[in-house]
Amino acid sequence: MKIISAEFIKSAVWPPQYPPATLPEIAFVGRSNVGKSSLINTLVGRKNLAKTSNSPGRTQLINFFTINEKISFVDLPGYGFAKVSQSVKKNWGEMVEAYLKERQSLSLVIFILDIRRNPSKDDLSLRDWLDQYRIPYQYILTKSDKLSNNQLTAQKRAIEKDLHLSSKDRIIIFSAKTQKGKDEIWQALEDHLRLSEKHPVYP
Ligand SMILES: Nc1nc2c(ncn2[C@@H]2O[C@H](COP(=O)(O)OP(=O)(O)OP(=O)(O)O)[C@@H](O)[C@H]2O)c(=O)[nH]1
Ligand SMILES: [Mg+2]
Repeated sequence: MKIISAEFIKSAVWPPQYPPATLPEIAFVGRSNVGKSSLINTLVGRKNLAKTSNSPGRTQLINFFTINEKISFVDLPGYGFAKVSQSVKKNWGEMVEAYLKERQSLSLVIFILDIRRNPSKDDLSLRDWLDQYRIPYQYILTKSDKLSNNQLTAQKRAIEKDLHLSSKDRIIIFSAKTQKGKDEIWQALEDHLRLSEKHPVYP
C-alpha cells in the first residue's frame, strides 16, 4: 500500500469520545511493550506517528489514526504490565473491552506477540475473548530481529502449538527494526478488507 497520508485523529477513553465509525478499522492489540505502536509506525513509514517507548505502558488511551483517508488504525493500550495497580488494570480492561465489543466499524484485530516468548495467560484469555465475540484477528510475531533463523523457526512452531494453530493458519513474522514482514502484513490487511467488503463483518 502506498501511503499518501497518515494522520492522528484523536485519543479517547469511552465510546462517546470515539471519532465517527465511517472507515473500516484495524485495531492493534498485545501486551505492554510488545511493539504495537512501532508496528503502526513501520506500516505507515513514519517514525513517530504512534508514540513508542522503552518502558511498558506508554500507550494509555485509545488512539485513532486515519490512513490514506480510507482505513482507520487504532493503537490500543497494552495489557499484562505488572507494575500498575489493580484498579488501573480494571479500567484498562474495561476501556479495551468496551472498544472491541462496541465498535461497529472494527474490521480486524492485529494480535501482536513477541516471538521470543510463549503466549502468556493474558494473551490466551484475550484470544478466547475474541473468539467468543467472533471478532476476526490476525497474529503477528514481532521482534524477529532478536532471534537467529533457527530460533525463529523453533519459536514460531512452539507458539503455533500453544495457540493450537495448524500450518494453514496465517501467522506473520515481523520486525520493526528490519521491516521484515511489512509487505506481508499490508497484503493480509488488503485481502481482509477486500473480503469483508463482500462479506461485511457487521452487516
Ligand atoms: N528490536 C526490536 N525492538 C522493537 C521492535 N518493535 C518494538 N521494539 C521496541 O520495543 C519497545 C516498545 O515498543 P512500542 O512500540 O512502544 O510497544 P507498545 O506495544 O506500543 O507498548 P505500550 O504502548 O507500552 O503497550 C521500544 O523500545 C521499541 O523500540 C522490533 O521489531 N525489534
Ligand atoms: Mg504503544
